[in-house]
Amino acid sequence: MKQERSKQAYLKARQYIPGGVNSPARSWGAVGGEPLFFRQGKGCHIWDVDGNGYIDYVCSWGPLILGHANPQVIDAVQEALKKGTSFGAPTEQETELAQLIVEAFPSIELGRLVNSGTEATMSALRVARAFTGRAKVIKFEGGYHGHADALLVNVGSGAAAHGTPSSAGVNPSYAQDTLVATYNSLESVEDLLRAYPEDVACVIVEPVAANMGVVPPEPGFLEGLRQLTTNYRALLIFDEVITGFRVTSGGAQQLYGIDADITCLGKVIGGGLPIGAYGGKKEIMSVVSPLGPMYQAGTLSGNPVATAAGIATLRLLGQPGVYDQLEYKGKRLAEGLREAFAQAGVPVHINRVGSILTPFFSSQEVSNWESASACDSSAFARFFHRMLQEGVYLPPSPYEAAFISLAHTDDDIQSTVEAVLRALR
Ligand code: KE4
Repeated sequence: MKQERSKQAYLKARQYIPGGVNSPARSWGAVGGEPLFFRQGKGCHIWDVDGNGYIDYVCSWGPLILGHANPQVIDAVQEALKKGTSFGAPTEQETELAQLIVEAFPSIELGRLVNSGTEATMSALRVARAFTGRAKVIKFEGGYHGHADALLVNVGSGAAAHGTPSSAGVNPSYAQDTLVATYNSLESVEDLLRAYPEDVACVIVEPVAANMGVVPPEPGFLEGLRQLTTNYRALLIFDEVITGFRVTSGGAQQLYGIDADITCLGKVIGGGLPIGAYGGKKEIMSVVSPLGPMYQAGTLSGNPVATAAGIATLRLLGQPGVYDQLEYKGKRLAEGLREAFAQAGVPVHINRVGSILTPFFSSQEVSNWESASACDSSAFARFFHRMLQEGVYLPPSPYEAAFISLAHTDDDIQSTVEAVLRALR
């Protein structure tokens, strides 16, 4: 496989950008080798700068649930661009996108648009602290909520892949108010709440963990978090940046029937353009400026181009049967992968929720960070590179989710399964 142009591009990028990438998750730190540079995507296919084509299961880490360059999304963006890119003043499109979000999430009565998932979770923490007057937050080991200081403690995703689950440069005084529990362990959460019964502002959780690889909530876990946070008068924050409009239109809240106090969104709601959102009941969101004393702002928040892409995406996702299709595609891929790994005699455990999944190179169940991080990451790395040779681009880390889009056809999924069989020979 020719990779000369990628190598040249990487060499040049490292002259100007730290590590040659604008996000460590793209650096292939967890799988080794040099990251490919890409130049085009269409549907579920992407091409690198050397012209090699791949079936894409990164899909920009989740936003491209419709696939690359969806014609309706592109048209909507082009129409918006003709009228200008930003006003720094309210537009009706922001209201339309906020309305689509409120209509999909019963727990959200007011929502604020921002420019990234990080901004959404950072702001959600600030709302929780402003609303409760409390300082401490509880997160989960292996949970990733973007790179806000208070949340860069025992994280998953790219930080875990690079062995820096707690980042340098985070002021210890920030980190001391961040308490870390174990995913799927209500006992670990209750222990912390008992230790700080009046100090915990919120529990922030990925309702389906996807940054230690995909780890579904065990039965009763989310219900238990809901009960515990209510009992201790802490807010429950669902970080649905990945799961929102992904696992169903109403996210994990709809799937598991739990109402969060604050919900964070991103990725899909921007259709591939920079976006994030946080929202909740009026009573809680009334602390947010200009209604209340909690300040949060943003030059390009809710800009007409990102909202055009988001509105077009959510409208298409609102068509009948879309989530049945995503479930079908996810199920078909997972079953095909299980058969292929079993046929090859390779112990792999696949966790899936809807159209996100992760193959864990382990014969054990994976239910938290400890079991996820115990998997054979070297085997994953070898598999990643073999699949690349076979024309399939997987997330370059064992601690990420593979994303399936509406653009992945039965043939693409069958080709992926056949590629696995060749890759495991
Ligand atoms: P952004 O700031 O990257 O838009 O969103 C942060 C974030 C928040 N919450 C969850 C559950 C997330 O998964 C993310 C970001 N996801 C990573 C991949 N797991 C984005 C990839 C990257 O960091 O480059």
